Amino acid sequence: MLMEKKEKGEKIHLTLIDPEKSTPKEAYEMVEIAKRSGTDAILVGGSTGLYESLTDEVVKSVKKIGLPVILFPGSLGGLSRYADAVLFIYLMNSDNPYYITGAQVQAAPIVLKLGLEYIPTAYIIVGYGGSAGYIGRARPIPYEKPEIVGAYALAGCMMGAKVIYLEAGSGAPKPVPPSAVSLSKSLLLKADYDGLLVVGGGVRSPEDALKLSEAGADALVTGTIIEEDPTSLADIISAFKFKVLK
Ligand code: 1GP
Repeated sequence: MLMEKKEKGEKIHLTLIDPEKSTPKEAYEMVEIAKRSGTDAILVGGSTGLYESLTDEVVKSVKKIGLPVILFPGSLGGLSRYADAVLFIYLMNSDNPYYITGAQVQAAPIVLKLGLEYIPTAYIIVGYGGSAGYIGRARPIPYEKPEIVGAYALAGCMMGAKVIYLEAGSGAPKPVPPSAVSLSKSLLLKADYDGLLVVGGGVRSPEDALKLSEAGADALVTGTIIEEDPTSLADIISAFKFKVLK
């Protein structure tokens, strides 16, 4: 579904729901708003506090809204048979091999057993990093080093990722710099990358969203905004999709 949108030249917005922070009912209500605001799919995941039955309950609840639900697991507890797919993440700039191949070896047989579609995802943490960076023992790439972000993105492409996810961390004080996104995009185009360039973390305004879109992000992930200021989500999504701002 997401690739079809990209092939049609459409931008994609994903709403992140963290089962540790929201009950199934709260998650349902947030996803209803997100759908009305123009989001295309739901990511369910988080860095701490997840176990399978908790993830199951939130996935089952938000699935009722009718959007694709994709897992964004920070641990094995973030897997659920009720989702449509899973971002099969390797945290490229972790200093601990557990987050690059260790958790993946534990997860792979489970993903197969649960019958989940898996999407190889190169996860690259920039700047602040938040809980994902801390828990994943990332060595975050400095904001002012777009060339390093670009090199990681290109390596992700060459290692077979179908999603390259540039992450500033949930609640980051500022998003991934647009210069890092545009450099990554130009390198990926040269390498004939046919997957998605996804950006997330710290996006709070239509202006942030527009800059990342212009820089070449195929998809934007937001999480905090739906928890803290749901009325502003529609404008952020419209800006990212180049629709006229109100
Ligand atoms: C986290 O990038 C996402 O993986 C969302 O970040 O909560 O800052 O929107 P925010």
